[in-house]
Amino acid sequence: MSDIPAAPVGGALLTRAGNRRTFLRSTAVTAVLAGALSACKRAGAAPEEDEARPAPAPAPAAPPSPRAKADAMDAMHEARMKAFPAKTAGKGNQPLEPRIEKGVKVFELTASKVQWEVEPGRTVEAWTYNGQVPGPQIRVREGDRVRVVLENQLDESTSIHFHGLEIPNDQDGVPFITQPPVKPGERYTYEFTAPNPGSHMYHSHHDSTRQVGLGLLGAFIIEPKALRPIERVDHDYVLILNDGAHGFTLNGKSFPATEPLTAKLGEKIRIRFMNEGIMIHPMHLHGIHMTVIDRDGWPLPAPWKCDTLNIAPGERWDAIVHCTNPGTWAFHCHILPHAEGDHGMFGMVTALVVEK
Ligand SMILES: [Cu+2]
Repeated sequence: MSDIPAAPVGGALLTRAGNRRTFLRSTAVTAVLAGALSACKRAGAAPEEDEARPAPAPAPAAPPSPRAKADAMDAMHEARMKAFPAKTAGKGNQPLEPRIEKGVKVFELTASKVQWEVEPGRTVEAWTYNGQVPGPQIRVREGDRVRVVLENQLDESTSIHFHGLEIPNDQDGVPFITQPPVKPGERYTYEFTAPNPGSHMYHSHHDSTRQVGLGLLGAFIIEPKALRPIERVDHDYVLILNDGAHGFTLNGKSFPATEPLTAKLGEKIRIRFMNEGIMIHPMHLHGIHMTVIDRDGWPLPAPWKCDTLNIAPGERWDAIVHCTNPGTWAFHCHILPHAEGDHGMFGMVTALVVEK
């Protein structure tokens, strides 16, 4: 190939590779200079400015010291921590009082879109029951007759599935298996007798990746006819995990807008974990162990202890914490990218505050 004369390029006849490289270098430099000069002329520069020397560049600033960088990062972390618990508009998981009709507990749920403040300054579209994320908390007793009336104000069809409840098949809420979808503008009524007690959920079972991800979910708790001794507690907390369109949330809020769990020294609390997301979330409590008593509402053969409890999508776990160690204890998902970034903590983080 080398003895074949190259085609003339830019008026020069190149016969050797070295010549070609030199040519390309020199033409490239010429082109850059020519471009720069013509740019100056196009900008209407006076001839003398073409010859003016550039002003000496200012001395580059010294890079920040490791200490200064650490201080700046720590200030961001401190600001987020000190904002906790941050006030935001809207609160989910609020108890829903039923209307009693001939002995039936009637709960009205309206599915509609709202703007939802997940954390201070971050407002997103949410698809909600009664304007809340999570939807209102339904709490009944084993054996109660329950009616749930759904009104669909969304612009797509929906349904409600009662997750964990062993109810008649035609009340299970799955479009095209047990019922038609509830179209926009329609109402649909579910009715059943509250069956197996425990921590359950209700959520959309139609276009559910979108609808549950955007907030169509809530706690459905069936209290047993008789409490086990281990269930006698001073506070009963529900902690619903989600990881959809609103990011990593606990009860519809992201840290620092999450709510702390509080107790006095010596009190016992129950935590009902519910995962409505699509990822596992190992929730880790600092300082005090949890005693796990139920899985999916079913009492465990023997309670067991842990400080990190993995909660898979769809699962509910109930744990008792005997608050014997005073202080403010971090309580967070231990998949760390769900809880902390270089700006500080966010997402699935809250605290257990044990007051002396
Ligand atoms: Cu997580």
